[in-house]
Amino acid sequence: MEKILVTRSSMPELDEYVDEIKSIFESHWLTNMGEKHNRLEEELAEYLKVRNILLFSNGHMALELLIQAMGLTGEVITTPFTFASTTHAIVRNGLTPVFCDVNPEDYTIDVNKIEALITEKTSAIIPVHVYGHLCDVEAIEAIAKKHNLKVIYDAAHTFGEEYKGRGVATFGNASIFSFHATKVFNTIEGGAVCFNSSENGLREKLFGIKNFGIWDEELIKDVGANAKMNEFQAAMGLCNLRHIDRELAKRKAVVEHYNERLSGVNGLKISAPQKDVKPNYAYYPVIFEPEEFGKSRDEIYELLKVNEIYARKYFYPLTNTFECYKGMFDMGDTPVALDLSKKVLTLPLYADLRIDQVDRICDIILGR
Ligand code: T4K
Repeated sequence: MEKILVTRSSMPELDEYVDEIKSIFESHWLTNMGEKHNRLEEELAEYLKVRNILLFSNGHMALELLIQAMGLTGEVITTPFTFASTTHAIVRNGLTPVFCDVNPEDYTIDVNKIEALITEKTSAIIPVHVYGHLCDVEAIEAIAKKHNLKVIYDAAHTFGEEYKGRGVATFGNASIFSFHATKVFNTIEGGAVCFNSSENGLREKLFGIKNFGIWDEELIKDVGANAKMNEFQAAMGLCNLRHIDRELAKRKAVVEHYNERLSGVNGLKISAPQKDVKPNYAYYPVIFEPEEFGKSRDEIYELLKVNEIYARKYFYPLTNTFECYKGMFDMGDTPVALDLSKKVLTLPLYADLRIDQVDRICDIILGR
């Protein structure tokens, strides 16, 4: 039986990568903001339609160090329906996550529930564009303005998306992307902080913090970390970026075939296209309502697994139920997120997934 995993990294042809890394073998310049790193920053700024971009070793460090650089304090409003990284980045900065529920339509932060959670200690909102579903950026901006809060978007899933023709990373004070192997665009491991706003000295501060806080050989201004993207990562990014439009078109075809097979099925909910959003087809989440569909998410997960198909329960468990946070802070009341986490399954999705493979997956789910 052919094994199908939830995703499969996009890669260039070997020759293309070898060509790209030849100059690294000539220069012996391997890391610390080299030529490939700088070229990738320039190319990505253009592709993502954003003014400022800084590359990082991974998406998590981008978020963790962005929070540090922005000097957030006290409480941060966020959602628990996300990957461990979002909440960990807040907690590892010594801040308190305040969990807001998500909305049942697109699973992003419920903007109607944010204001009730704001206290005098709140310094920021960190919403997640989960699965590539865009948050209600306009409502969030209005709330942030009214209460003088910063907004950082976890845009790990949202590479290349646009809203009303604007790059997604232009919203809020700043956004982070993940360029992990499992993402629409990868640099093996990697990530970025992007922003349009003219945050006072943010670029310089981040540039220092990702390199031990070193501003020059004799001036160490911040308690920094090491989160630099190396030249081999950047070379992979330069190659993958050349093929991104073709990759997206292939993902689109896969998503459209899933939609044809799974829409209108009683007890199955698939994601609806969002108005004014240029999507990136990052994930294919399906909600299984056991009563109406006749089978639970967990039953389908197991059924696929015995057929060598490895779908994933992203994002179960919720971060506010994690063992490591027990007794640390108020876990909040997030019933919509809790319900979703028990019913959602993300189906295999990647550019090279064949249509006959999609059919096999759907046949198993639909009991055909
Ligand atoms: N914020 C959000 C909302 C995120 O989802 C993430 C990461 C982050 C922040 C942090 O960004 P990074 O620091 O990771 O850049 C995976 C990814 O490791 C993680 O990047 C991603 N989110 C998360 C949703 O998924 P796992 O633990 O599920 O990965 P793993 O190893 O089980 O891989 C899943 C599948 O991907 C495998 O079954 C096959 C495929 N795969 C995996 C690897 C490692 C490949 O095809 N190639 C590979 O090299 O977390």
